Amino acid sequence: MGEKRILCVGLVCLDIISVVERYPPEDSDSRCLSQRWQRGGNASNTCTVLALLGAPCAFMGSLAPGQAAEFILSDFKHHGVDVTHLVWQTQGETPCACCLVNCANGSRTVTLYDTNLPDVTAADFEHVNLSQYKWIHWEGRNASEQVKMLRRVEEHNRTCPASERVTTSVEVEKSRPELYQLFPYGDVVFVSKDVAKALGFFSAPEAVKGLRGRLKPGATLICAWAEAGADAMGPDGVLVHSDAFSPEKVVDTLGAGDTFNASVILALSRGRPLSAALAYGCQVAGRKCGVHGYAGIV
Ligand SMILES: Nc1ncnc2c1ncn2[C@@H]1O[C@H](COP(=O)(O)OP(=O)(O)O)[C@@H](O)[C@H]1O
Ligand SMILES: *[C@@H]1O[C@H](CO)[C@@H](O)[C@H](O)[C@H]1NC(C)=O
Ligand SMILES: *[C@@H]1O[C@H](CO)[C@@H](O)[C@H](O)[C@H]1NC(C)=O
Ligand SMILES: *[C@@H]1O[C@H](CO)[C@@H](O)[C@H](O)[C@H]1NC(C)=O
Ligand SMILES: *[C@@H]1O[C@H](CO)[C@@H](O)[C@H](O)[C@H]1NC(C)=O
Ligand SMILES: *[C@@H]1O[C@H](CO)[C@@H](O)[C@H](O)[C@H]1NC(C)=O
Ligand SMILES: CC(=O)N[C@H]1CO[C@H](CO)[C@@H](O)[C@@H]1O
Repeated sequence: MGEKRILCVGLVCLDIISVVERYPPEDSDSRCLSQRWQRGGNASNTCTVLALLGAPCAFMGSLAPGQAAEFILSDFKHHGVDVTHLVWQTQGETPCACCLVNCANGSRTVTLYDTNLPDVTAADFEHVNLSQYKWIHWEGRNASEQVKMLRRVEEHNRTCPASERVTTSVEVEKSRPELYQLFPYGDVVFVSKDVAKALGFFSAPEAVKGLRGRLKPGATLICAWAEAGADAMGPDGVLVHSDAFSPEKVVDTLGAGDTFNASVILALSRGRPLSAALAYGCQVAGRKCGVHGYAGIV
């Protein structure tokens, strides 16, 4: 029997990316070095990376019919990401992000048009056969709905045989207090530098120590901090750190966080210890910062 799949729930959007030599002044008219369309969105990027690393995975999120959705769908298929749980909405548009990647230092400036496209709901999630997944990851968005989905997994874990239990992770990336209700649910919680700062912490180790009390007992908290690498604390309460792995030249940090998360999830789902998973995440994310897009990460 093959390896069970990992499911990622969250946003997919179209990223229209211009790579520039330097960041342009406002109201200027300049040429860029290259331009590409890329399937984007955090949960969708996490799937891309999982697939490239050889992990069977599936995506769950909303799309609205149209050209952007066609592009996205064919790219999911090209990467071998299962799209059974895509939800086609009848109102709203597929979101689109315009991204400027400055290849002088890899900075990425993103403006996302997060449309009126409804998010997937707990009712949609009822259709997911949990026994087919070993891990489900949520990008924090419509938290109240997502809490219902997480509760369903808890209930499933309580009633199913051990071999069918599902591990959960959540990503709290935006400093919107509504998202903080997700902290006590995931087995693994990813918190961003932005959220850590908004909650009054100035480094990853401080954030990990300070926020751990918000998690359920036995859960793991992980915080990445760009060039400073990442820190984490598991059920044993030991603080774990990995430095960042800098590529020779940083050219594109768009999706570095997603790459980190996907690599950590994969390593943990295969039973690696937290310290090894963290180091692996930083290695793959570092490699990603040195290449454009994702194709060169493996
Ligand atoms: N400039 C960089 N050089 C090397 N590694 C980096 C760099 N920026 C990010 N990373 C790696 O990517 C991980 C995630 O970084 P982060 O800044 O949190 O990403 P994002 O802003 O995309 O969420 C970090 O833990 C680190 O390992
Ligand atoms: C890249 O350089 C710009 C200034 O040109 C700076 O504002 C930005 O923070 C830098 N980004 C990174 C990722 O180093
Ligand atoms: C769910 O998946 C399992 C494992 O593949 C399968 O045995 C079971 O019949 C499925 N359940 C439903 C309701 O489809
Ligand atoms: C979250 O989902 C509920 C139920 O579908 C919906 O009523 C609400 O508008 C959604 N909230 C956001 C912020 O999308
Ligand atoms: C589900 O089961 C796994 C495996 O036993 C356990 O580690 C995890 O904490 C459970 N997760 C939830 C959300 O109940
Ligand atoms: C991934 O996890 C890191 C570290 O916990 C966090 O900073 C980031 O926001 C998460 N998600 C993305 C898309 O970067
Ligand atoms: C579409 C979306 O929400 N993208 C976010 C994914 O995560 C990065 C940080 O890693 C954010 O900056 C993006 O806005």
